[in-house]
Amino acid sequence: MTPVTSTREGAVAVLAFGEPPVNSLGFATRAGLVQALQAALDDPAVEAVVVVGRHGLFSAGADIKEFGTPLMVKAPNLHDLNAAFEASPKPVVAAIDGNCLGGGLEFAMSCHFRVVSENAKLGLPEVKLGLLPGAGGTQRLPRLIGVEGALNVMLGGEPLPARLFAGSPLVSALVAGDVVKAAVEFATAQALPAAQAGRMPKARDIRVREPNLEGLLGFARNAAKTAFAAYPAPLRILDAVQAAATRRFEEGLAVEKQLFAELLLSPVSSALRHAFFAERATQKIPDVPESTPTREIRSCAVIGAGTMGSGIAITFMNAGIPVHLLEVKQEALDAGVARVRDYFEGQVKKGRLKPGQALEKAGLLTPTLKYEDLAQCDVVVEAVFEELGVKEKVFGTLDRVMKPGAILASNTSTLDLDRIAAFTKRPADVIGMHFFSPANVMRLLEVVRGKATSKEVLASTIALARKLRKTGVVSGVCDGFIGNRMIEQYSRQALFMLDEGASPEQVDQAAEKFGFMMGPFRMSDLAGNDISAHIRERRAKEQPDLVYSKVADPLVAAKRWGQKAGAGWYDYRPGDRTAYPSPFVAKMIEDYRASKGLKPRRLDDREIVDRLVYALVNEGAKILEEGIALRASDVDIVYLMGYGFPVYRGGPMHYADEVGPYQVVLRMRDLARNPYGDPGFWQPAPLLAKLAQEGGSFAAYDAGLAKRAQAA
Ligand code: 3H9
Repeated sequence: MTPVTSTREGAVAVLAFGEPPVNSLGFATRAGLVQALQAALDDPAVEAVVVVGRHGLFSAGADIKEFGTPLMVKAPNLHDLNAAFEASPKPVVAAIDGNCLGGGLEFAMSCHFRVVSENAKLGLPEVKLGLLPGAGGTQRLPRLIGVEGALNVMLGGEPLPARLFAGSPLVSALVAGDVVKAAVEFATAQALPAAQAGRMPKARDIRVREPNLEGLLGFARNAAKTAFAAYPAPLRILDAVQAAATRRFEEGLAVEKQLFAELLLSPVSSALRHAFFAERATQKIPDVPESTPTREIRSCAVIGAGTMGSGIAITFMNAGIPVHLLEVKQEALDAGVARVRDYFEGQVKKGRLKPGQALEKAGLLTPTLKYEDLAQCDVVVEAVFEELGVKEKVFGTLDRVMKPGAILASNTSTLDLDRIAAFTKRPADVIGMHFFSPANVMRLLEVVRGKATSKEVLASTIALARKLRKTGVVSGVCDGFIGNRMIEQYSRQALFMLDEGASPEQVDQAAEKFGFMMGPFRMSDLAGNDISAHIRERRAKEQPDLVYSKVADPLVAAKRWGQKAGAGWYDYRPGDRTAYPSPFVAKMIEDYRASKGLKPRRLDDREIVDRLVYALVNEGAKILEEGIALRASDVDIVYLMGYGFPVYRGGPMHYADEVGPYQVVLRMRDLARNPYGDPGFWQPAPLLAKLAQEGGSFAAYDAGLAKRAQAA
């Protein structure tokens, strides 16, 4: 399909542009639009032009895939496109439906009029990619809707309903129904007479009037410095808007261009753009084509009404899916039901749900003590105790009672899914759905593909994840899957660092300064120190040679399980989640060092962060090589969405690319010289070593995988 087609409605040329899925303004589209405009201008029978996006939307903006490539600036670039349409001597009306975002809105603002559907959404989401609107948006929007409105649009980045802008020159007409028809009528009845009378409205000609400019910008600057300290784009947006309000249009445009170029090269933008594509890549499974049939999920069962089970039940209920919640004892079932009820009551109190809506959602829950009641459910998610014997009983029973075609999912976070599947006579229907706590909040879902899991079940579970508003990342079977397998290495390093001289608060502060939502010890207190103790216990049995610090043993002996116990690596006060440094833990660590004859040394923040993050990177590389993760960017998404890795650093593998695998390996050699801990720990994974040696990157590795998958 050609990127632009031109048809005629009387004296109006209708230029329809764009390619699926989002009509991004890549080079071919830009060139096609300029060419089609020129043809319309050359045609004496054409008096006005309507420009419309195909596929029910205007445009999602610049083609982000072109960024950093020569195509991005190749003429006609977005500035050339906008300038051509703005300078058109025949009036141009943008007919806007669906999304009109970023460069798409900037293009529309360069047209003389905008006829906008009531269903349209307008926005400048560049800030979410670490950028500012770089094709005139920072200059035209304040002229069309005022400084305050423009700041809200650009700093928020959300697509907003068009009706919010009705009455401003941004929306020449808000219409219901066929937007092209309305735009053609508008062109004939209003645009053409206005043009003939010498009135060709151009955003650039409007003067920005904002009496409280300094106050507004000052307030926004202070807010941006605290709320988005690690993100440079919001402050640069404010600089560009200041230029819009105080300088001539062309000068403001030059300021915007310069700032955009700076941001485009920033590591933060690179990380955010990586995260954007990485999230979407998770949906692509090389050997499971999009055409794979999926099973419809209209009902669900959850086994186990503990914190996790209740959270999973809430997740399904929030998606409008009826849930049977099963427990073996009435008391436990009642507690689970109370948890679900408290959640929906809380939503009402917070004003997120109306009482009627909460009631409707709560009505989706059926508590039960009988497996037979689950028989007709389309999917069942088991969230019982992490013990293979317990799982065997549950899956044996499910195999007996569930209807044929039901998906049998386990929420196990570490156990061997293939063994769980073998407890049934239908292993093709068994899959892992590893939710992260709190299950109804965290966006990550590890979708664990067993050896026997059918493609249909996998595709159905990925589609179900979307319905549950989760990002499903496929993981192969291994101990801990992607996320927990990596976190174990990170935690091992965190404990070694206590032995060597650091305090939990020092390690946490260094990690949090790097950008982690929580350092390893605060995280462990939140997740429960009994869980990590259980893993260490298992390791001691299964891998007795694996070196682990025993510094946490007295913590376990004292049952300092973390927040839930009011004491862990930190002290907690009733009703207060603040982590207070604990004199008990300080003494415990001191005694431990003394008992081992360890002389504490000073560790600096850089060593702490390198040891934590490179532990993740090295294990991530192993996971990738073993085919447990489908791509490095999947590993990043697991860490961004499930483990609080700073989004503006793009995930551990992207971070390793930013540092450079060569430098990472060099630093690992340096760390390996530390005589304490596990000398083998810093042996680079073969893939990482190969990338370092060949000057490669995880991104290039992913691109190679994608190419091979496409060729296959
Ligand atoms: C910009 O405009 C800069 C200018 O100011 C200045 C320049 C000088 N480009 O999200 P979905 C792909 S910056 C290329 O799953 P949805 C996406 O990767 C841009 N590709 O669909 C995916 O590909 P695949 C400012 C893009 O319905 C497919 O489209 N604009 C772009 O859930 C479907 O995407 C933005 O930041 C793009 N611009 O959501 C808007 N957008 O199928 C970014 C999407 O291969 N886009 N793709 O995986 C969005 O927010 C959402 O895609 C949108 C649709 C809301 C539009």
